[in-house]
Amino acid sequence: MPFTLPDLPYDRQALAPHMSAETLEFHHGKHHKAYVDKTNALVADKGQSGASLAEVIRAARDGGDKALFNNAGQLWNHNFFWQCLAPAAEGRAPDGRLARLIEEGFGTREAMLARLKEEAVGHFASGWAWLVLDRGSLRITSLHDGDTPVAHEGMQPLFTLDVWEHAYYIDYRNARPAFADAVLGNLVNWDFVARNLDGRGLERADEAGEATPAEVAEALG
Ligand code: MN3
Repeated sequence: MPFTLPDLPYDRQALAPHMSAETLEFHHGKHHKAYVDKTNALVADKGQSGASLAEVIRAARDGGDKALFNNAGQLWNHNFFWQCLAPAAEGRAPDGRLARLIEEGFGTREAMLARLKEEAVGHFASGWAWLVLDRGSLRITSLHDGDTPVAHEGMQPLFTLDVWEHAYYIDYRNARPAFADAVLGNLVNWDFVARNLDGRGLERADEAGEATPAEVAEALG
């Protein structure tokens, strides 16, 4: 199969108590895994083996293939999301260029996180809150369902928060604000956010579509 479920960059227990091992077992092990499996099945159906994940997403967008767009977009979004988090003990404050951009855009880190929480909590139904780099400045926005920065030209992702109910229901039931507070206050991987200022965030969650010889032969008929 062309796409695989990336391992979490930490143990399942590592984000507790803000995000439990049970949440990671379901969110990564079941939900994220299901997006991998569905994307692979749809890609195989369409003979697209060999295309990268980003290429699959853009082709699905251009072709109006909603099922493939949503599943492949969710696969990419989750690949990115897990890298945005880090165990609380490893959490560091932003510094350098990131700290300067936060100051220019929002005044303080707390003000930026409050704005990100507002976007996350205010987003209607399923989707993702995003911190992006937009023409040299930080900007906060959100995207619906499986929509993804990969599908928006020039959108450079720095950080995301998953606000689908499956992200918080085990630990916080329906309390999305409490989930946002816990993650934004304790689990932000500032090193990863800062690294994405190089404009290569999209690549960090992409996957090569490595087709097997049998799949290539099948695609070529
Ligand atoms: Mn999710």
